Amino acid sequence: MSLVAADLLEMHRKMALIRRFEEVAFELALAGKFANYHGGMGQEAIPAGVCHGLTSADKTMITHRGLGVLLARGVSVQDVFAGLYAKGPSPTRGRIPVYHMAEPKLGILAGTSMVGSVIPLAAGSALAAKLDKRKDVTISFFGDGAVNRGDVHEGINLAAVWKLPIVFFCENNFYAKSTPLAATTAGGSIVARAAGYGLPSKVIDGNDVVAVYEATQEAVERARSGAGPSFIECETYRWTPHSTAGDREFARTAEELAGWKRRCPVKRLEKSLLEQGCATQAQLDAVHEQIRKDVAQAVQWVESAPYAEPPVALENVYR
Ligand SMILES: Cc1ncc(C[n+]2csc(CCOP(=O)(O)OP(=O)(O)O)c2C)c(N)n1
Ligand SMILES: [Mg+2]
Repeated sequence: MSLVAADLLEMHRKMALIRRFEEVAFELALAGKFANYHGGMGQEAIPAGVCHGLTSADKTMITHRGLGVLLARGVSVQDVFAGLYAKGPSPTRGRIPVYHMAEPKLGILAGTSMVGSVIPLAAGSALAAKLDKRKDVTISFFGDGAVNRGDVHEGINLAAVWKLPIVFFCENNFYAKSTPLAATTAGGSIVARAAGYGLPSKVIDGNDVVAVYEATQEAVERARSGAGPSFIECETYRWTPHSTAGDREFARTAEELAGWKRRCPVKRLEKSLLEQGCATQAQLDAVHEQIRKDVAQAVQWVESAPYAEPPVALENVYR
């Protein structure tokens, strides 16, 4: 599907929403309102671009840095905040980190905390689709820090051998906590590894929402047609430290961060919307204004929402 103005504006709205959510969530976490937050600020083009064009039957599995995907797939800001605050009305009923929430209606499968462990599970989701002769495709997100884990190799290899309907989507932000990619990854390239599995692959600019959308759609179509998995390496950068739990920046420099901020994915799309005449500055400002109000309202609501009653902790738990 080629993109028209309405698509670009919708992706812009989602990116603006995710950016505002990221700004507010980061500040609230630093203020001690909830335990810890792995901010995705700077990486908003990825959830917006990947999820635009997915059907609600398609599956996404995220990592610890993927709350934008929940928003892009249609989880409300209220629900995501309620999950972070572990409040009673949250989709997780206050029991597990919101990173692990599932919402089957929206195609959101539960994630995991162990880096790389989500990949074999995502391959399992794609295997289920194939065995059931369904047409949905699974998107498996992972970071550059996951690529040297054994379970990543096992999951990708199996998916390639069985031609499963899955897209392996590596968000390469060049660091795993404070460890730069080059210090841990032999061969000098993540994407080069896809050749070892016989998979089509691409490196894309992860701050260009259109490039993210197009690469994902190509891979999704291939998977849906029964031709098997693809591998996308998406280059990007997180604007905030690894988490709000006191992670210090050992390796990343202020100059490097400033360079990536000049490549802001939201501003970049806005520049192109204005140049193409798809929107006026006043229209874009109005989008941001509405989102500021919506996010502020969601925070107000979650602050006064009740915690779950203790017995809820044992609901749906297999013992
Ligand atoms: C197996 C395992 N080792 C270590 C950790 C601690 N840990 C959590 S996130 C993270 C960094 C992951 O880096 P990357 O995959 O590049 O994702 P990013 O944080 O950059 O988005 C680490 C080491 C973990 N959760 N699981
Ligand atoms: Mg990383």
